[in-house]
Amino acid sequence: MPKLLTEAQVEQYREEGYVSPVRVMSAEAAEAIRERLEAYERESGGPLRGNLRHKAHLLFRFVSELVHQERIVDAIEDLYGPDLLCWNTNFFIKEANNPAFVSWHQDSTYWGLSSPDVVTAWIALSRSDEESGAMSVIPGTHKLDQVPHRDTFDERNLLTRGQEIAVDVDTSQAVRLDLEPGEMSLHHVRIVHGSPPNRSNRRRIGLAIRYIPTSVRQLEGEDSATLVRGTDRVGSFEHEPVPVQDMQPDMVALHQAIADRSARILYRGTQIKSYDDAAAKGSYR
Ligand SMILES: O=C(O)CCC(=O)C(=O)O
Repeated sequence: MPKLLTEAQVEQYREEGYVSPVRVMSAEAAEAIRERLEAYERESGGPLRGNLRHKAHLLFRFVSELVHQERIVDAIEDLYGPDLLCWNTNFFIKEANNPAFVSWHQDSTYWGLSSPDVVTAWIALSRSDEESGAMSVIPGTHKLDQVPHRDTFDERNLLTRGQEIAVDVDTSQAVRLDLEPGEMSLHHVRIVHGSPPNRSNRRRIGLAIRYIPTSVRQLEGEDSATLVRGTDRVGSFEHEPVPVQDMQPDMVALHQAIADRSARILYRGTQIKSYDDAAAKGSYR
């Protein structure tokens, strides 16, 4: 028996590569997390950018708590079993009336992971709908192998290299995943997905949490992850410590080293050396 998802949702993930929506907390709880993010942004002088958007579970207690949240991890266990790591977290923030977008892509393209057993829990901290640039997926495309992508480095693109899929996919089959605050969608690392700009007067804030079973390895160098459930009998990733407060100095230093190392994997073969480099080239990242 699955712990959180229904049998039908587990089947949908296997056959179509996504499940949505799944409520993981109340709208009020999501609003409280958003407030913690925005309080930090107010104190630090502006929207979270560059390095701070990635591996944010090492920096912010409220992100770390989300990554370990029982309902979220139960859903991931329903898909990939009891031994689980959080490999990454990425904030996808689209400011109100802003051209930032996400091109059609497969997540697996530059991640360097040994297996497609990788799922994203995309947590809505604000309403994500047609007007505010909700994400769409093309059901069933997770059964494709890795397909070629081209790098555009379009400064409005929120992806690391502005990569876009370089083969024809039938976007008329796309399904938009509208979410209310406190709901999440789950998508497979190979599913083709993307999202248009935010045309609304509201900020659209999503946190993408990337989970893997401990059997997955990093093929492109040293890497780290946070054990969120069970036991790691494989030990392919260094285990990350958990912050006890926001922006804890030792965690800030560790985060810098880890984010720089992970950016070197994602940007391999390009001139870009860090997430901050990439943010300097694209003012929306
Ligand atoms: O936030 C979005 O609109 C896209 C997110 C995305 O591409 C992802 O989570 O893999």
